[in-house]
Amino acid sequence: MSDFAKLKDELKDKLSKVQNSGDLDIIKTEIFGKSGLINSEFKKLGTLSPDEKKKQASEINIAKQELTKIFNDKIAKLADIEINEAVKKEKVDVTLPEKDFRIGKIHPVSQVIDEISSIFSEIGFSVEEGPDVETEYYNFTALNTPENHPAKDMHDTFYIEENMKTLLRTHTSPVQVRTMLKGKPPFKIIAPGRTYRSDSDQTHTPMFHQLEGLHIDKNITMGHLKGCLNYFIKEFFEVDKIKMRFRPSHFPFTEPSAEVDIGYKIENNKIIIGEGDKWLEILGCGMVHPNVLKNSKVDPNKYQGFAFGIGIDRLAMLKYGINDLRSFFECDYRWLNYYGFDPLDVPTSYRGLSK
Ligand code: 2NL
Repeated sequence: MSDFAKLKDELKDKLSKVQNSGDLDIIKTEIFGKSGLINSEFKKLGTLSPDEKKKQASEINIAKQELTKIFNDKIAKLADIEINEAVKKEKVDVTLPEKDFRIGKIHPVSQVIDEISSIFSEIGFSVEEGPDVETEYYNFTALNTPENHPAKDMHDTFYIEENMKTLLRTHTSPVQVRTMLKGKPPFKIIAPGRTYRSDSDQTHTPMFHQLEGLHIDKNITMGHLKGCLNYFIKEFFEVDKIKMRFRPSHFPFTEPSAEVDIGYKIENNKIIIGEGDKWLEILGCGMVHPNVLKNSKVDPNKYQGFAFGIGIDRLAMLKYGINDLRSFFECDYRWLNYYGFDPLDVPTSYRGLSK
């Protein structure tokens, strides 16, 4: 066997035993480098006779091809092994528990929306959502609000376009209209969400939260409305009995319309809901106006129902003893840490939503 053939077999053997890309680089130089096996052999050709040269050159080229193939296979194999090792080392077990879930807090408004959704879901309401940016049609016209109604004034509503055709919704009622147009009665839904009015003082913020409810079916009466709200208020404030009164009122989208007050008293500087001789207004409601049903493609001669609207921010303040409405939207982390809720305390359909 020639010296060249011996050296080639040696390097072939070395190549097959390489375990990592660093060692492979070294052998690459030994074989294919400037002074490596192949080039040194080619350099020797100059001293040979033409016949010998031809024979030897062919032998070197065959060896070069053979070694190149083994070399390339080795690169691919090593890359495979190294990737698999990296993946094994960097593996994250996503099923392991997080070290501390208690870092973030749920905002009282989110908590109250979850609580109310849970209370209404128990009696068959489902939750619907819709866009914050609405058209004038869904926000006012479909809801039987006349062209000259004060709510439509620039001072009360945030218009997005100068032509007053798009706006920030002033209530979540458009969600209910959209839901009715999408489906067929009966409807039993609540629509919580952000709402906007051009109003800002100690008790009003330009963005606030509202929750509306709608129940449309055959033979729904004001009695059902009363029973539903009585159940809701008792569940929400976690009391067995509630003093409640309906006062006649007016909304363009309901007829008749009413505002609901609940009884309360102050004892030791704390508010007690449900008893006492003081009254607190908490929501507006009524029987859905036939024009709203018609605009929502529901036949008012076959179907009727009730609707109500509640301001969520004030409800959260009442239940959790928060005095300042504006603190809700200041994004003060210390405030949230104090008034916020544990993310693991998800309100459920069982008793004791706030405990
Ligand atoms: C309030 C008054 C109310 C409604 C909202 C409603 C929705 C549809 C049809 C009819 Cl689609 N009515 N919503 C009804 C009565 C009152 O809100 O003072 N909210 C804070």
